[in-house]
Amino acid sequence: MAVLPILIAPHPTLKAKAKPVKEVTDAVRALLDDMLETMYDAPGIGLAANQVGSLYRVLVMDCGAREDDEQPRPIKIINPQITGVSEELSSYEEGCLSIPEQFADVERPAVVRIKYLDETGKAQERLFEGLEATCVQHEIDHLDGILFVDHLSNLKRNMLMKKLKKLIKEREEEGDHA
Ligand code: GNR
Ligand code: NI
Repeated sequence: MAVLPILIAPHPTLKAKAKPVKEVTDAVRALLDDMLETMYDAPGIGLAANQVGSLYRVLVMDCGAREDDEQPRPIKIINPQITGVSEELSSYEEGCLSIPEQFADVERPAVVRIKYLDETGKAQERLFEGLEATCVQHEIDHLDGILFVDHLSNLKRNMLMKKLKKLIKEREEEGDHA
C-alpha cells in the first residue's frame, strides 16, 4: 500500500475520460488499495483514479460511519454506470482534493442507482442517498473528466480557479523559503 500524489487542477489527466477495466486483476485491486490509503491520508471521502494519474474507470469512497458506529466503510467501485436518478435534487457544498480549499454548492439528483463491479469482479447494483449520492456522482464525473466547478457558472468557476492559482503560487513561494 502507498499514499499516491494527488493531481491538482488544471491538469490534462483530470480532463481525460477513464477507460473501462476489462478484467479485475491484482493490479486493479492494488490501485484501489493505494487509492483508499491516499484518500484516508488526505483526508477525503472519495477519490477517482484520474486524481492519482491513472485512467482506469475505478473510484473509492468512505462517507463515514452512520449513527454511532465508528467503523470505516470503504467502498471500491469498478466500471460504474448510473442506472437511475431521482427526480428530487439535493444541493451540497462540494470540495475536491484536486481543487484544494475551494468550495461551492452543486445541485445533483438526491438518489442514484449505480451498477458496478466490486473488487472480486462481481456485478453489484445499489442505491446511494444523501452524502453518498453526492460523492459517487462527484467521483463518476472525475472518471468522465468533469470537475465540480464545471457545474458552476463561468463567472463562479473562473473566480474559484483564480483563487486556486493564487493558493498554489503562495504554497510554492512558502516551499522556496522553507
Ligand atoms: O473529500 C471530498 N469531499 C467532498 C465533499 C463534498 C462533495 C464531494 C466531495 S469528494 C472530496 C474528495 C474528492 O475530491 N473526490 O474526488
Ligand atoms: Ni474530487
